[in-house]
Amino acid sequence: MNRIRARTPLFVIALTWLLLVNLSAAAQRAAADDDSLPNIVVIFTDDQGYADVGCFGAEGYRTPHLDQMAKEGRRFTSFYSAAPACSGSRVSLMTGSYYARLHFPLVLFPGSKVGLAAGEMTLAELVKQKGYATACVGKWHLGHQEKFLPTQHGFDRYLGIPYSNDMTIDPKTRLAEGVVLRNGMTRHQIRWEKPRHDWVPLVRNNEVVEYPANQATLTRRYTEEAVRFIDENAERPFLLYLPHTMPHTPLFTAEEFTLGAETRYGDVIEEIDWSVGQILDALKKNNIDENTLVIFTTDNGPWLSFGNHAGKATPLREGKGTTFEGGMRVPCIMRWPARIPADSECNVTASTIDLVPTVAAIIDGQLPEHRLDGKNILPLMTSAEPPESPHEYFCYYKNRDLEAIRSGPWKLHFRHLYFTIVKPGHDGSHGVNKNKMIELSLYNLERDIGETTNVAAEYPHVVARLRGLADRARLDIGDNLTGHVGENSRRPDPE
Ligand SMILES: [Ca+2]
Repeated sequence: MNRIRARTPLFVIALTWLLLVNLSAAAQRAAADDDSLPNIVVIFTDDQGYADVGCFGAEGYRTPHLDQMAKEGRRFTSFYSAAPACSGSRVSLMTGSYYARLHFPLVLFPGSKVGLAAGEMTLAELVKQKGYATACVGKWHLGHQEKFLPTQHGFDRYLGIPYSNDMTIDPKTRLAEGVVLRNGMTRHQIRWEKPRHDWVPLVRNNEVVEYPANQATLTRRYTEEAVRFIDENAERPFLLYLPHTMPHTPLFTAEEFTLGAETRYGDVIEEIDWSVGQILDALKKNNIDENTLVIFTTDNGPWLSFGNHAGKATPLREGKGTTFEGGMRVPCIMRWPARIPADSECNVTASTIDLVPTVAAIIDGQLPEHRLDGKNILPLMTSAEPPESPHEYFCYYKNRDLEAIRSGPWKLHFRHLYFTIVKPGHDGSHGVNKNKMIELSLYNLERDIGETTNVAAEYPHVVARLRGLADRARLDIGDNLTGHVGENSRRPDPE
């Protein structure tokens, strides 16, 4: 091979290379002209509970646009976030793998040294195969150093905060030339003073453009950015990933949404619902809503410690940070008039980890060679009568601990610690939490969605079957509770 290459004249190599580049660009252009490729919009809120949408049982505030979206699409009632907190959940959505397989931290901080690995194929890189325009607008949380930001992972553009809105700023973060400094901040203070909590940077592409970000206007500005992106790309297929900063605490809304509902949390959800309406209107105005798949869901359950500043997961048990249903089962609505039957429901297990393989099936894209955990759920989305779940089992990881596993209606918790709220906080303050231990427990989620009655003693054969499935997962992905490394696990990239 080397010998042949050595004898090939340079100009032939150059010509061949040019031809290949042109062919690939032509293929991308042809794909971009293909009307059958749907646009994809993923609206991903932060810490919104299972019961925090009107059509999922919200009380005290209204979500007319989301309810209408459900009437025109499909509601998923057994949809999971793949992690009980932010970063783990986002990396699962973006790569199609459990965060435990990727050794990815459950939550990254401004001091974290790791981020999304270059070797992982993201949802954005997948659709780039077909020439999609791509934008990320909102909270990223997969590494804030430049090499981890969205524009290095398949997104053409990015506007948002790099991690949670209760965090700080990494003093080494690059500030844009014209950065807007608010609240009397100076470059010197950012570099040398102790960072303040709840003061987070707003980033455009790779630079901080505002510090601290004016959080009261974030939902509105994200929405304007998203609508602008839709308007500019209406003539070609696009992916819009819109991970809202809200309703993660501290809660903020634009002035016109203040006190429209009974609580500040309700105000925040009403503004997000307004935003959903703006996105859907932009699609309709451009005559592209028929062939646009819009997915609305959230990254994990409600942070119950915050009491009246948190959502609700009723009738599910516990909330964010736990592997009970309240921590990971989330509201999900999908609308795609061309393919998804209106006013319909899917009740079997599906998850955000399914997005990558499902989108690959929709656009006929090439998946990476390494192992993924997600499945193609297109049949769950489009068939008149949704079939069975493609997941033989679904894993509930807290960090790298396999705390529970679900197969069909059955969920088995292994012995593990969890925290529960003893006294909820008020008006943005933390409540009192307590650690508790759950022993091996089996629940039938179809009969007992609230995980109230342990039936392990009555169904030893079910316990044995789920234990066998968990053993398979441990060998493959890993499990710190049992000391399994995981033969097919992968590491995030260091700084
Ligand atoms: Ca979250």
